[in-house]
Amino acid sequence: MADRRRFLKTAALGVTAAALASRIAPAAAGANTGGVSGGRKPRVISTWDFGVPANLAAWAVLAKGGRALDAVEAGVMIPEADLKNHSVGRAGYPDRDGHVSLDASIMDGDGSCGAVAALEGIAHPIQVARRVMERTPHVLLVGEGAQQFAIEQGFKKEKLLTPESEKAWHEWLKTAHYQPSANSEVRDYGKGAGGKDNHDTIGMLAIDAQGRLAGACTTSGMAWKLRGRVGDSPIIGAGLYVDGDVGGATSTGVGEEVIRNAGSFLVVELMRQGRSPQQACEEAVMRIVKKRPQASKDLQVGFLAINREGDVGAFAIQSGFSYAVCDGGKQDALFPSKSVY
Ligand code: SD4
Repeated sequence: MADRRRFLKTAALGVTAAALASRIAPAAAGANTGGVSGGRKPRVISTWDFGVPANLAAWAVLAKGGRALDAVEAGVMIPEADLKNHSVGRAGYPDRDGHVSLDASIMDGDGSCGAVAALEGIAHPIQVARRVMERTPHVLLVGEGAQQFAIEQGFKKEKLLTPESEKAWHEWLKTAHYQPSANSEVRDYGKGAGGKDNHDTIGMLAIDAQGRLAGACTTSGMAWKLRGRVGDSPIIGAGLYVDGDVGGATSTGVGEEVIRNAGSFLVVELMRQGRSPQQACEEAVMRIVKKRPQASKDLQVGFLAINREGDVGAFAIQSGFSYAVCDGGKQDALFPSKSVY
């Protein structure tokens, strides 16, 4: 309760704490009251509706007693390969110059991690991120160097820009107006040239039967971004953070806001201090909203978290964020996240 009060107190938004509280409480549709309590192991969770099939691929690893790290890598490769998904992997929308440029990170509960940013021409950046983690002394490779490393590791260089993405890019060029809009990943899923403002990401967290935690995050970033722009997803501590003693967190939405607040690290540190995953996600979102009250009225950021007991939390600025939960009880659960607005 004290945490809840502190959380509301920080909500200096130009609305009163009471008004904000009334927004927070009923914001989620359906039966979800915020997070999933009743920890379970093994369990895998991920962002957005397309997390459901991704979770199933991760579950194939976890259900056999496999390792959380292998599960999250296998899981996020599903949306990376999905030609209907214009926010992750090969069918991702390009930057404003027409280059598909991918960001990804992976982290194990023991602190091992690897990432790639602004990687072009390689369809599964999460696999390259894992190679960075396991086969180099580094954490993050970017751009041409990341591609060179991938090719040296045996990955095939290919053209990623699909005809649909190219058409959408030509549409966007007619106005060339960069204005990310909330929840476009759901709206634009499966569309050809329809998605003008698409941005989003799969972030996945898993705890395996032995209680080991791991996470992965992969995205094509903000559609129509400046060439060379890197979002939060490949930045350890921003788009993804895992500490096997505490839990893990991942984010989706406008990456600049997440980087500014070291968002996923913040969520994990709040859990370390005793917050539940749900409380930690709420407090991290409110940190962003408090710092940027005006901008936050339009932009979307969502956090998803799991603790070492397997309890789950999620919270977003805007309504419309969803998250998928898969465990021995149900493999295709999808929940609406609670939100500020
Ligand atoms: C980013 N958060 O690049 C990532 C992916 C994204 O909405 O666009 N999410 O900012």
